[in-house]
Amino acid sequence: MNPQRFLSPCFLSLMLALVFCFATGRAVAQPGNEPYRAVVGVDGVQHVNILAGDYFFRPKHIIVKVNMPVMFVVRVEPGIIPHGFVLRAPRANISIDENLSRESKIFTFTPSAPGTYAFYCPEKLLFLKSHREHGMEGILEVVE
Ligand SMILES: [Cu+2]
Repeated sequence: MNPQRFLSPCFLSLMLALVFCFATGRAVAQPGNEPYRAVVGVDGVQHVNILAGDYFFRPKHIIVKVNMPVMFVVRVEPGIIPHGFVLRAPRANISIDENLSRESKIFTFTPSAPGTYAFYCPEKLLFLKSHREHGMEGILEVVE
């Protein structure tokens, strides 16, 4: 039997399975893109847990109330690619620019102005696309 005739349908179905998994993974990942409204704890702080990885932040759309303390706890998925977290919104009195590490990083701030502010990973390797261009960005929406 010609191995080519046996291998190619196998190879094709494997490729199809991979494409299918990729497509379904994408579809399943979509609900994570829904806006996340921060929960106010008994301490009066708006707590938000953020997961970072190659190349995403989850949740990627966060809604918080203005003039109320916010605490971001940013955790990174295990991996070898370094990531960072930048959120610069001088108008709202927010300035964060830190590397992320294995341990969770905690960022606290009190947004002083409503608006929509971008956060992102600033990492970029040589001539490759930046992590932000790969989709590693999100939105902080500060509301009244
Ligand atoms: Cu990154």
